[in-house]
Amino acid sequence: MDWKRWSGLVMLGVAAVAAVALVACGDDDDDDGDGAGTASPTVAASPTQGQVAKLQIIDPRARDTTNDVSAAYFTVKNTGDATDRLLSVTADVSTKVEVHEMVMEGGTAKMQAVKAPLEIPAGGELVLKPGGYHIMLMNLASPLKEGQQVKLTLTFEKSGKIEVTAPVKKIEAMN
Ligand SMILES: [Cu+2]
Repeated sequence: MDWKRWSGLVMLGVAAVAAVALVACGDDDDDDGDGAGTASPTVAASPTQGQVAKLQIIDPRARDTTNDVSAAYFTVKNTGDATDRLLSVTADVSTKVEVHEMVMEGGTAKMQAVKAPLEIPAGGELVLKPGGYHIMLMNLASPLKEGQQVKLTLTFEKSGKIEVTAPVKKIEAMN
């Protein structure tokens, strides 16, 4: 007798579970049809702000004198976008130069060396004139006379050294 080996045919009803992944676009909020509110690609890269001082020295002049002390004046105009500062001044006719200011002391105007460097604000100006800020020229080798010229070297924090020639004028022609 044949062993009939019945292979148990196991019908595996495999229920193929088609896992249909439905990708739900729950974050779809794309409704900006006009593009308003998004970054405009036309914005140009802005130049570095607050870095450049562009100085112009206007009307440099020195006062005539009969002794060994005189004063020089000028206006510094800053058309840049950064504040600059006047750090020091030298002159070819003087071995001692100071930046002075006028102050009231007990009802009397007196002058003194400024304590901090004078500032030239961006877009602004610094004015040195009789009765206000001035460059004190001391230890003059000889009195300054009208028609003479004084070479001043101004040193600024950002702009570096700027040389100007200041004609000597009578005090009456200063203002
Ligand atoms: Cu002075």
